[in-house]
Amino acid sequence: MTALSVAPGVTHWPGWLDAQAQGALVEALRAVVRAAPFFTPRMPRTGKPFSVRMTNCGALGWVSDEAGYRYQPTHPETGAPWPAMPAALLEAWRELASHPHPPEACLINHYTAGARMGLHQDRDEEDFTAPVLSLSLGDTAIFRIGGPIRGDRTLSLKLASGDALVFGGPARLAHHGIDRILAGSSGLLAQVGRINLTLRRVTKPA
Ligand code: MD3
Ligand code: FE
Repeated sequence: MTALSVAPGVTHWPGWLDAQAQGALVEALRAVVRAAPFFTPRMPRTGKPFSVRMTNCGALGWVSDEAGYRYQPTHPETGAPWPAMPAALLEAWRELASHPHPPEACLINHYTAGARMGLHQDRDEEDFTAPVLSLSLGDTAIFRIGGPIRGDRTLSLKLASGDALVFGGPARLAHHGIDRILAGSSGLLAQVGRINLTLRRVTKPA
């Protein structure tokens, strides 16, 4: 498997999951989504809905509404604890994150045609020493990554089904976003769309 060094702290593993592993992971995620249905996050203050739907698995999940961005142990609509992370995700973290502590949160983003995610930083976590691991499933996304300052130059990368991307060290606070998805570029999911999984540490280990 070839690792591509995209920028300092950013490693891209094209096709890290083969077709069989992608299919198995989609099946495991169906069970997760039955227990924790996708919800539509809303912007802090304004309540404007995101175009991306989300859910989570693991001990903590990322949510956003009028009250702000945060991690919490329960689903914002059902109140149930998040389902456990599928073993394949813990395994991916062990193999790719080079970090001594297991992931606490897996955010599951669902993009349909027209969904996007504006340029932002991930800074709702207490521990920036751990990397973030992203796994892509389904339609290819046009991903954009810049630097720690909003106006930094950005570069664009296609993320295809099965790709893994690791952000650590100097890239942990880089701005990034999804410009669009290429609807119909993958046949993995029954419908047009893309699922992105981000595995993270949230708390500082004791
Ligand atoms: C770079 N998700 O959920 S994953 C997010 O494809 C998010 O759904 C995008 O950005 C998606 O916050 C991009 C790639 C990613 C994730 C975390 C990062 C890139 C990152 C953290 C720091 C720098
Ligand atoms: Fe992000």
